[in-house]
Amino acid sequence: MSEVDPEHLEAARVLFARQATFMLGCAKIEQLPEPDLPEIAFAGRSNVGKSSLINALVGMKGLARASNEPGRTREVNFFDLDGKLRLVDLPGYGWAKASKGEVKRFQNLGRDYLRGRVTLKRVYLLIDARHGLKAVDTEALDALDLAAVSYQIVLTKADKLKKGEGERMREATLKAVSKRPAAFPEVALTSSEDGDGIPELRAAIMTATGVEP
Ligand SMILES: Nc1nc2c(ncn2[C@@H]2O[C@H](COP(=O)(O)OP(=O)(O)O)[C@@H](O)[C@H]2O)c(=O)[nH]1
Ligand SMILES: [Mg+2]
Repeated sequence: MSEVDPEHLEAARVLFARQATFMLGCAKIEQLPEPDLPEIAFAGRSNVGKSSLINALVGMKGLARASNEPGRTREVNFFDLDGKLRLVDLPGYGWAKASKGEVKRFQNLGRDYLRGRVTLKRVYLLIDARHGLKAVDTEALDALDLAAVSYQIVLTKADKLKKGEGERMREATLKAVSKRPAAFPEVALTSSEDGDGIPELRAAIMTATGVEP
């Protein structure tokens, strides 16, 4: 990733050190909170590390429930960063154990949210750095391009890779999305386990949302 100015990194650290709280979980579109703060949303397959990434960003282990059980997050979960910014944990896709009807319901909820949310500044689409983009992810990318929602790819679990593999996956992923209209032309590489790439992602979020610390 391009070098980030140390002052910008520090400002982002200060922003994300603010008090983060769970706001609410929505199972229906009618339950969404008023769109009165800038929002960023995290999307991706079940188990890709959405909840862990939110926890890592705000430096709180237990905030977003991180679990080994795929598909436990069936709601759109809203986290408030001290009245400055909202972080939104979207329902995971690719959940094998869910019934077709259930899958549809989560997908529709996610899609309704993505389409109509005026305060949504950017979606972070998480991809497991070991596996790269899969067919099911391509569907999600298509949906985001169609909805014209600006999104950035975040590769997760970088700690599971050998040295050099992360950079290669980053380049390959960037190339794969380069022609997509709503894709941000940078791919982040992160580990919620050891914190690699987290300060840089905080800085990128600050820029994308225009939120000041
Ligand atoms: N090694 C490693 N494991 C991770 C990382 N992020 C998440 N995990 C693990 O992956 C599993 C799923 O994470 P979770 O955040 O619940 O995924 P979600 O379903 O997308 O919210 C959990 O066992 C996490 O501990 C990471 O950066 N590195
Ligand atoms: Mg989760």
